[in-house]
Amino acid sequence: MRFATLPALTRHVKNPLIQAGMSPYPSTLTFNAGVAKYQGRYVMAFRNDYGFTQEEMIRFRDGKGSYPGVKTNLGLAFSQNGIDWEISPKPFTPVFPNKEWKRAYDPRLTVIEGRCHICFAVDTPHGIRGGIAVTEDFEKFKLVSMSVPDNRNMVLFPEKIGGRYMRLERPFPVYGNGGEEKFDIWISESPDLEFWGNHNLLLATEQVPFCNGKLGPAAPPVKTKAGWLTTFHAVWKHNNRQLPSWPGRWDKEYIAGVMLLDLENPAKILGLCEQPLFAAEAYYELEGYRGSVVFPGGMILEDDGQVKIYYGAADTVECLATAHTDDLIEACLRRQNLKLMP
Ligand code: BMA
Repeated sequence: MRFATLPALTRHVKNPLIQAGMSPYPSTLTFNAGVAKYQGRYVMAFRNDYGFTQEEMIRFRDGKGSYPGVKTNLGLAFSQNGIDWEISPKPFTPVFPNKEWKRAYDPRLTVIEGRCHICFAVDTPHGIRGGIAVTEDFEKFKLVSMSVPDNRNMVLFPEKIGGRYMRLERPFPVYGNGGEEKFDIWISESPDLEFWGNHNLLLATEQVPFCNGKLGPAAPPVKTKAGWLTTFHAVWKHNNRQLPSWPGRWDKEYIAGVMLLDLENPAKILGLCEQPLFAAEAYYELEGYRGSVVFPGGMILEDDGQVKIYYGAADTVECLATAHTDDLIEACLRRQNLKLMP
């Protein structure tokens, strides 16, 4: 099975924008970034995996060496045009309140009321948690909220809706699903960004034709006249076919999708594009630490109605694609045959 890319989407000629070797600190994989326009420039927080080499991982895969281990921190980069980036001298960590926190990764950025909010996943020995922190200078971070495990891929809407902050999230109910990795996208709300409630199922795996595994929110939603435009990732498990991967044993293709949510009630899907927004096609998406992975984490709406979509490719590099919101909205609303949830 091969998945096509929506004709409205263009991969940037300068891809990959960020890759190992560009940062002044140890770095092997630079990917899954969150991006925002903040204080007159673009800011990117990316996941930085280090402490091993490609060769060491391949030797491990081929049974010729031991597992080298993976360390993770977050890198920061700034840009005037969203294309050419300057990486900050030091990596950063949002806030690590106690020893349970092993690492924070897959950041998403949303500017709310003039302050930059960062959502991230945290690995702990007792489960994976979703965190929210806030910063104004990318040096000092204040922890705002932590979810119970297992939850990740949290993204915040950029403004209050009906008097409440809103977020998309992806809990992983393994026991409830009989051990199957069929994880859905949920939506919840908060009076203060700290306490979250009124959780509702937003998009279930069986509603997405190009998903036979799990789903997750991708970049934070952007506001258009037609609704909240938002991306998500969907997993297609190839089961009997191995995909290229440095450490090996990899059969999950990560595909990007797009949907449109109601402006006043984002728990309501107005339209979902039935075909992928894009799937791995370029060499930097097909081959890498985990091949056939595209993982959007940032979407910036420009004045001309274009969006810049930032995505991790093959869990190895950070890339950019562009599209016009009119085309994406049209694709979401075309041929609606969305399976209704009970
Ligand atoms: C998910 C997360 C992402 C990663 C993806 C593909 O479960 O760990 O960080 O990009 O798998 O490996």
